[in-house]
Amino acid sequence: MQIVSVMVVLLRKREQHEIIKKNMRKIFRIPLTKWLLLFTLISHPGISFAQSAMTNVNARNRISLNGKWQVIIDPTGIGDWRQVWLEKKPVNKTDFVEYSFEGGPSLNVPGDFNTQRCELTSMEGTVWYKKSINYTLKSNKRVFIHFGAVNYLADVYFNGKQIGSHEGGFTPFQFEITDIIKNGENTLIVKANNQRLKDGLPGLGYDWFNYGGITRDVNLIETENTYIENYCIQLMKHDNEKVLGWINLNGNNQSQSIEVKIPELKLNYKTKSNADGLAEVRFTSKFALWSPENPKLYKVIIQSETDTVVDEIGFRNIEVRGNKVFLNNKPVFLKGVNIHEENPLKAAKAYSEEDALLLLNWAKEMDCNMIRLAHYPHNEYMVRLAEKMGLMVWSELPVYQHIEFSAPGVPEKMDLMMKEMIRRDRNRCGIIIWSLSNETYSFTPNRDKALIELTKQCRSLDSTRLITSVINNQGYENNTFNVWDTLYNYVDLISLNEYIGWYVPWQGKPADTKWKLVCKDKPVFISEFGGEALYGSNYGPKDEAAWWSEEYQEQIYKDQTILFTTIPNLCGVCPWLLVDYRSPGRMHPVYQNGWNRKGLISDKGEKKKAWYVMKQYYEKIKNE
Ligand code: GCB
Repeated sequence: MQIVSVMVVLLRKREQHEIIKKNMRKIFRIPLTKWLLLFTLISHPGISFAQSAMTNVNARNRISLNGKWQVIIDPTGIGDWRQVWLEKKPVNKTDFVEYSFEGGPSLNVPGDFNTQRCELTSMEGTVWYKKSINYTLKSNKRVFIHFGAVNYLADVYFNGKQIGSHEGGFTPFQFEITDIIKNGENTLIVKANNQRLKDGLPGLGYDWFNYGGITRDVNLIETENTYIENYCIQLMKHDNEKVLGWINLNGNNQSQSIEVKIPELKLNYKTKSNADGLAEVRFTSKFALWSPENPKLYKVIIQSETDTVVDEIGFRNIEVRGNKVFLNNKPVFLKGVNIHEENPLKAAKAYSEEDALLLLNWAKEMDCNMIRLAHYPHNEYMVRLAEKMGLMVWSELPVYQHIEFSAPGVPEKMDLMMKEMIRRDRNRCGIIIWSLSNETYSFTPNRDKALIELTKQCRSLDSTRLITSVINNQGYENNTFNVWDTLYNYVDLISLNEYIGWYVPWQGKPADTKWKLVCKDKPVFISEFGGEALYGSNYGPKDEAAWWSEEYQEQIYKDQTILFTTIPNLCGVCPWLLVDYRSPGRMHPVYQNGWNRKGLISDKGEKKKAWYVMKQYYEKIKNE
């Protein structure tokens, strides 16, 4: 009975909310998100959105908060109403409190919640996480809580008070807790909610598993009063010797002397930060340039008067000249493969260096020199290890298929997520491409406006990397591809997904395929192609070709490699994808069973026949 009345109250609240929403819109025509922000701030003074995270978190003075966290599973979302973050505890036997972390289950952090308890397998909703932190206060230190990622919405409470929230499942964020952390026992509570949202990024529908929870590392970080928050130390575009960058201090002692040291090069560059804590970095050196053949990284020490951060940084130049991609002044063919952030052997979200190693070793074995991290920014281990192993990286925003570009707040979310993605990884020379979207549709209202603006913003934040958006709405008639989407005018690479031989039947011989390109002078990258096969599903020489068989997939790959010879300005290809992955929308009970079987490798790690076609194709392509 009580639950019903609570629900009624909540529904009423929702209705009132809807009415307020409508009227606000009518009267003021101000984006709804701004009103909601205002409303939240007025009604909860002290609550804020998360801060963008500091760069290179693993090099900081940190205490890991990974491990077991106590949880309350809250499928109806009633925990908000009960205010579980207050952690009321009955004092007398007659006190009535209808929740408790104590005595309940616990989950591992990092890790998705879906694969840790069977009742959470299909959960799309709220799980409350609690961690006790025993802390000894130190004078003159600032303290932060840093989250690698929480999918999708995170509301964070510290010692009973909400300290902020963050939207987006794949980028880091932090909160400063210097003024609220106490000596002794402290409590951190996170409400993690992975409900898909119409105006979310991604939106309601996507072809991968919606792993929820605190999926990446959590750290408590101590810094000096004024600390090195962020920096950019990369080569200038078109130059193999000049570094042009900046260092940003945060704190009350902004004007400082700063040094950048690269001991191996005997380099000691001195600069000064201005009153806003910003220092320009500009120096020249003879670097051994980073490349897949020689993935050279240098130890770089960034030192202010109050703080020191050490990083490993590589230097390389990536650019488009005419219709080719050049790495360090040499044309390069991108031998790619698509990867989801999932460990197939555990059938769970990937989050560790070991998970990254498993996936990247396979990519190397196939002779790839590049990986496309689909369809969202992957964890930092993946990016750093790829760089060390000599793999160029494509990093992507989850602006996927049916995004509501016209919904209030969506362009702003795209912008913020892009900034968070760039901020974390801008010193990773391995990253050569920012991909801002995948398979959006030109007929979606506001798509062009939103993506053109995002592309401009991205270029203004980082002019050194290539920018792309993937599109799959090209025409294919009479064995002719018509690549017409004018969004390609704004990006550096024409990236296109095509599934000829799988979703779309061949209309002629692969070798006779013709191409019409909207921008004739840009490099073309095949960002997806392929088909599904269940490992071990085979047909003999006399049988008809059968869907889902390894042979059918193999034939698609053979035909595709012929098709590639017809593509003007082809600068690389990227099969969909390295390994089978979980996707609940893949419902064939025999061949799929909740898995997308387009992997070249099965979920058990077995190589399918098409793998060898791709490996052979890549082995023959020699970059100098
Ligand atoms: C696509 C999408 C990718 C899908 C793939 C498929 O075009 O970009 O996310 O999973 O097709 O398997 O159909």
